[in-house]
Amino acid sequence: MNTNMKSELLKRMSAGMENPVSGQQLADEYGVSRTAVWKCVKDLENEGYKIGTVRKKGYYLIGSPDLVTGPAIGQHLKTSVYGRTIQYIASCPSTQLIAHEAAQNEAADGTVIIADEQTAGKGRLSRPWSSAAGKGIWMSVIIRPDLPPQQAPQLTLVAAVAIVRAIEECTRVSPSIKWPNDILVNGKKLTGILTELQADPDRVKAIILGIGMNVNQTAEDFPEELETIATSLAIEEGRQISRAELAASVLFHLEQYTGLYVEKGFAPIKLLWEGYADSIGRRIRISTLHETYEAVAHGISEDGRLEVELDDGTIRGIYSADIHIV
Ligand code: BT5
Repeated sequence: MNTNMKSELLKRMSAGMENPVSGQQLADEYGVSRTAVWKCVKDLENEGYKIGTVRKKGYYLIGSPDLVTGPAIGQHLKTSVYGRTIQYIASCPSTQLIAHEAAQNEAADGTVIIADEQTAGKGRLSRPWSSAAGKGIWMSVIIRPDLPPQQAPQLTLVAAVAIVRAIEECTRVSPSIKWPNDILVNGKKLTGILTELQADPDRVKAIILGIGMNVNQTAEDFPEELETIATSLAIEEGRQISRAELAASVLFHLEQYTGLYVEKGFAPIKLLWEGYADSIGRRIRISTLHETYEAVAHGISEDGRLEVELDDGTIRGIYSADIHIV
């Protein structure tokens, strides 16, 4: 069944009992039979949507399950490109792997691979990413900006700003950003970003932006090792959040800020990013693969490096590391 028609049906059915959607009208608009629309309604009911009918007038939505399928997200999308193709998978090892393959097979800019559950979700340096079924947004967005590969790490910072904006739009939570790829609330990790690259020597072919957001977990839902370091929006907000609405909002802000970045460069993103950063002006411990040391975080440079001042006054720019406020 046509995903766009399903999205449109969901969107229109949200207008409530007073404004039911006419099956005939939708069938005419999409050039399909009324039976096709009816099948679409039955499909949605099988997925858990509660749909009411007003005799001779049409359908309306009574209740929605918390899904991250293409139509569920599509009904909230305000983008022009991002998320216009969504591949939903109920369960997979990692959306990153599927997205890499799709990107190699010419998937369009803005294509989204999203799973309800990941069984081998991954973070940086092959660390595991816990991705329980039905609880979070586990998605990979394929983006194809016209950039040299050295600039790709900046996309992590662009994405962080976009995600914070989306969280602010959908909840009352005020998150902060921990360089380079974490979004925190009250010092606990809410979201992680994994930026991977397919590139020629001088041009980005595709950036696979992996976004893992904890949305509806309770504290008990997290594995023991994450109990003290992870949190979810539901825990912070005290209510369940619609994953589809939030995912659509992330895609909207991602499209906006990526556009701004490609057009105007990193300067406007840097300002926004620093406004949300939790470490600026603080003393931090920096761990790279080779060494661990302390310094004071000053800000980020025009090319996305974290600038720190060592105790002897030397300024250093860091490309990649884990940091902790001390
Ligand atoms: C990240 O790595 O934070 C990047 C996470 C990216 C996940 C997305 S989900 C969609 C896409 N598909 C994938 O397979 N991955 C991407 P890093 O900074 O290395 O952080 C990993 C560390 O975060 C782990 O070692 C744990 O300590 C912690 N962690 C794991 N799962 C977590 C969760 N659900 N919430 C908070 N912290 C978690």
